[in-house]
Amino acid sequence: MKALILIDVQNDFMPGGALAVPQGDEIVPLINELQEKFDLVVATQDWHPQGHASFVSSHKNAELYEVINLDGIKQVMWPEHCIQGSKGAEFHPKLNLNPVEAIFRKGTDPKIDSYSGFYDNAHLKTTGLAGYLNEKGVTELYFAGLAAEYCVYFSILDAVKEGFKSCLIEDATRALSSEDFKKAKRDLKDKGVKLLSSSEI
Ligand code: VGL
Ligand code: ZN
Repeated sequence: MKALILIDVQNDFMPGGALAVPQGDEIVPLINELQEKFDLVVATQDWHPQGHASFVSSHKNAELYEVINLDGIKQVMWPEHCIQGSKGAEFHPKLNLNPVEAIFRKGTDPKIDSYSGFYDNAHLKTTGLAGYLNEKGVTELYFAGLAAEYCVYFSILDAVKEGFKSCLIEDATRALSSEDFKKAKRDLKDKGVKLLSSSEI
């Protein structure tokens, strides 16, 4: 069983959004075409309460994009984004949600961030995604979405740890920084993740 995992295809990560990923919107038509090639499609949704600990506005002396120590883990100071119930937290209006069987929300705990669709950044709480996929009999995961070197990358790391055969669809993701994405891709390859193009699916 093969599943397509759509990471955070939300307005705030699109050009013009609060945490815009350059050319993030270009992946939407491609994702819509890809969906029918899979047995199962699930999506994650970054879904923060107001005042979330990952927001620079929640800290007195922090600067935007600075890395702080938050309860013992590194935390980038992000602009406010994907606030529960906001337009920015909604999926891109052109994303076809009909084939999406389940949506896993993350980043809902005000005190801790969650890049991965599987666990929070301290790996303490599960979203239930791994259990869901296992119950569905899924063995192979194909990842697409935003942002490549954050939520896509950390989701794939957890997928590998959970024992899923994992692939990244390179043309169905976009990065905040191409340098950081290069590093992330090298690490994924080292961990046995297959990087492929949508034309190979
Ligand atoms: C993301 C930063 C903060 C992502 C989410 O979806 O990659 N990045 N929250
Ligand atoms: Zn976030």
